[in-house]
Amino acid sequence: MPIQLYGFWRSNAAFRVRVALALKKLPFEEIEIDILSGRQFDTAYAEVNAEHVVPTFVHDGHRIFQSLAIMEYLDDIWPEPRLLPADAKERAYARSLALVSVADSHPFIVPRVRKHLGAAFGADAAAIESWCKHWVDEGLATYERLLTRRPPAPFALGPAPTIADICIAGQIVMANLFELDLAAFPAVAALGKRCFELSAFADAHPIQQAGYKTENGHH
Ligand SMILES: N[C@@H](CCC(=O)N[C@@H](CS)C(=O)NCC(=O)O)C(=O)O
Repeated sequence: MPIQLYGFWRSNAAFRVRVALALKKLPFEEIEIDILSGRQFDTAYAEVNAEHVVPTFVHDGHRIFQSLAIMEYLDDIWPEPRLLPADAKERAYARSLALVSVADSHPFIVPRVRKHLGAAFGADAAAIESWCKHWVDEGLATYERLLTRRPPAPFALGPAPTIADICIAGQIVMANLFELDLAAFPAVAALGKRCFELSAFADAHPIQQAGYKTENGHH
């Protein structure tokens, strides 16, 4: 049974899974759920994902949600190339780096949060944009401090990309979409350059997805 990924061109969490699948050279079918139009709440998708978010990964008729859980599952089933180091301390550090974006920055800027800022607190588009830029910037600043403390060699954990690099690259994708300057974050920018030189990262970028191209064709 082919691998399926319910995702969306702009979804940062789906970006992470697309990179992981590409690094492992696993072909998959992506099913678009337009989260900007509220399709995550449709009955059919609500049955697939009780959290009403993307991504959802389907393998062997089994569904997995949460990008970090999906990436760890990929590593369990298809161990090469490893996305998590074998050593316990290094694994913990890889997960810690990943969670800076996954748990502590990205959740502030997702559509449901942006919508709630407007609906519950009357925030206008400019205020919501400023909120998002703030939290993306905070994540970048944390990564800059971490990468300065332990410089990439050449990736965050060593010679090959791991979940840490995938999530740091995702943070850069957020910066790209909000047109934030990376000049203040040279270590992050250098790691990002290294990552996006790899097609697994470059091809997974939102601007390379069919949905982005269609959307921008409309403007
Ligand atoms: N922590 C989750 C994030 C899931 C999530 O919030 N996904 C966003 C897109 S990146 C979404 O579907 N949002 C829908 C909404 O906010 O209504 C993961 O890493 O998979």
